[in-house]
Amino acid sequence: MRQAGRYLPEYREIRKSTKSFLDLCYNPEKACEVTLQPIKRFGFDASIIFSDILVLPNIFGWDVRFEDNIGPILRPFRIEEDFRFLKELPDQNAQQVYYAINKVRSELPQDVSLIGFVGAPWTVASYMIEGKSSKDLFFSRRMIYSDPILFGKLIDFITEKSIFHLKNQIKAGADVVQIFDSFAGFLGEPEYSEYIIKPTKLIVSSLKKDFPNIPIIGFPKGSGLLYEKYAKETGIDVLSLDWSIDPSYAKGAFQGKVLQGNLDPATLASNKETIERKARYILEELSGRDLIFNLGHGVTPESSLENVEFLVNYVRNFNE
Ligand code: 1CP
Repeated sequence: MRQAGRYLPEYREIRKSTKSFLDLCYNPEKACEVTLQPIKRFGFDASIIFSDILVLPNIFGWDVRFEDNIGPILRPFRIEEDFRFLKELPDQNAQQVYYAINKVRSELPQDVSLIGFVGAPWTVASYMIEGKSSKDLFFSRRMIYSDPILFGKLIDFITEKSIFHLKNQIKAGADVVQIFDSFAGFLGEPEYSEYIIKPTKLIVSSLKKDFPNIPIIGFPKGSGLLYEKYAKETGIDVLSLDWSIDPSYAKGAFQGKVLQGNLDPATLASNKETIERKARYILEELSGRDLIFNLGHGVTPESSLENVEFLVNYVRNFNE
């Protein structure tokens, strides 16, 4: 999950030194430093490259910016003619991301894995269509129904570029990759199969052909009952669970998958008793499974450093 960011004073310090969030993503030295910050402070077992899911559309020509206190603002993709703004080849900023990965890999201890990532095609397409963060993804859902040909073309474009971007991240040194489908919970069947499972399966099979030993983590946030289908059909190796999935159910489901998750990030802005109780429940229920203990979504700016440290110590010292 997202582990760098504003809850870290050392992140806020570096962030001040760049004009924009994207400038930070495209500066290999600074991106590398920010990636390593949570590892140095907390000693996590894995590191995730400091970038963003909206870097991919941006390096293929799409207008993306991040406004402080607002979030991402993009050119809204609504009609066929909008394809003219998308390029077949990435701009130079792509190379900066790969340099950053290469640099992080060379500076990380051997036993700390480096995770590369993309947003899943559905989630990236919805940011492009909405043009900003949205509560209901209305324009994206409407395009599926009113112009499925255009919507399908956009999904195909993003899928192909995601494969490109992930392969390059692996070549640059990523040991593991994660596909963030933060908005998976907004679709039901049959759209879920068509626009979430199908493109994810294509990404997974393309990566497996070239890099059979690189584990792939899927995070279809909010999928509820459709988590089962996602786990069975996409081919991912690790299933990342949001906090709505009860560990007592997860322990008997998703056979053959490594599980990741799923503490509610809001607990990190509460108290130690709650963190301990909720973390213990996850660890006890999933003790018979291969588990990557993690949050059920990204760390929020409200999290306290003391609570994060408490959680890390608790999990490290947990005895089954
Ligand atoms: O300075 C800041 O406050 C910027 C905050 C921030 C950070 C730290 C953004 C803006 N992106 C990131 C980095 C980021 N984003 C990482 C890097 C790893 C790390 O931090 O350790 C990763 C993996 C992401 C992925 C990402 N970005 C997702 C998928 C995961 C998730 O959280 O659901 C999504 C949806 C985004 C979009 C995004 N990036 C940033 C914002 C404010 C948003 C919008 C969120 C929204 O729509 O509510």
